[in-house]
Amino acid sequence: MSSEPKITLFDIISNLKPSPVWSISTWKVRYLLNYKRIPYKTVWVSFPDIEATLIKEGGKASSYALPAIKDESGPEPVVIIGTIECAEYLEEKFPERPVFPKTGKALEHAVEAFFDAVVFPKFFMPVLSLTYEILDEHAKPYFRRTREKAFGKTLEEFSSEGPVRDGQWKDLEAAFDKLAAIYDKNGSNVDFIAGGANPTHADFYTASNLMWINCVSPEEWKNRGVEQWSNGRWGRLLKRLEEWENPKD
Ligand SMILES: N[C@@H](CCC(=O)N[C@@H](CS)C(=O)NCC(=O)O)C(=O)O
Repeated sequence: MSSEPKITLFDIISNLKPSPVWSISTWKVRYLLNYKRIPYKTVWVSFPDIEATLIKEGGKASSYALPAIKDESGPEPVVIIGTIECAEYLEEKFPERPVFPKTGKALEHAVEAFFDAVVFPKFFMPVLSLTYEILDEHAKPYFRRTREKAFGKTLEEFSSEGPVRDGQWKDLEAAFDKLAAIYDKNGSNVDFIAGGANPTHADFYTASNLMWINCVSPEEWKNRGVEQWSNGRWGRLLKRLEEWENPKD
C-alpha cells in the first residue's frame, strides 16, 4: 500500500500544458528530489500567493520566495526555504546519491556564485518578458508590477524585438561561454563540473537556469540555438540530466 509522500515541493504554477513546470528556482530542488529518488508531492502556488502560503505552512525567512519544501516525516513539520537551504537539508536527510562531493562543497558554491554574478543577470531582460506570457492570469498583474518596479521600465521595454533582443541573447551566450571555460578545465568532453561520472549540485543549478529558457520559450530555445552554445556543452548537460526531469507532476 503506498502512503502519501512526506515531502512537499512548493512550485510556481503556470499556464503551460501538459506540465506547468517552468521555474528556474524550483527546478533546482525538483531535480535533486528526482535524482535522489525521494518521493514527494507538488503543491502549486501562484506568484502573488507565495509569501502567504509559506507563512501559513509555518515557514520562517527574512524574505519569502520559492523554492521551498515541507518535510512531514518527523514529529513536527519542517519548512525549508531557499535553494541552498533545501539542497543541504535534502543532502543531510537523504545522503544516498549525494549531490555534494565527499571531498568538500567549496567547488559547488564557487560555481553557483560565478553563475549568479556573471550569467544570471544576463537572463533578466530577454527571459522575464517571456516568463510573463506563461504565467496564470492571477499572477500576471503582480509579476508585471514587481518586475517593472525592480527594473524601472515596462515589460514591453525589457526586450524590444530586433537588435536589442538579439544583443541580449548574444550577451547571455557569451556569459555561458565564460562558464563553459571553467567546465572545460576538466576537459571539453567532461560533462559534470566535479569531473566525475555523476552530476553534482552545481550541474543541476546550471541546468535549472537553462530549463527556464527551455520551458518558457521552446521557440527561443531553438531560434537562439541554446543547445549548440559553448560547443554543445549545455545541450549535452540537459541530455545527461534528462532522466531526472521527471516526475514533473
Ligand atoms: N534566494 C532565493 C531566490 C529565489 C527567487 O527569487 N525565487 C522567485 C521565483 S523565481 C520567487 O519566489 N519570488 C517571489 C516573488 O517574486 O514574490 C533562492 O534561494 O534561490
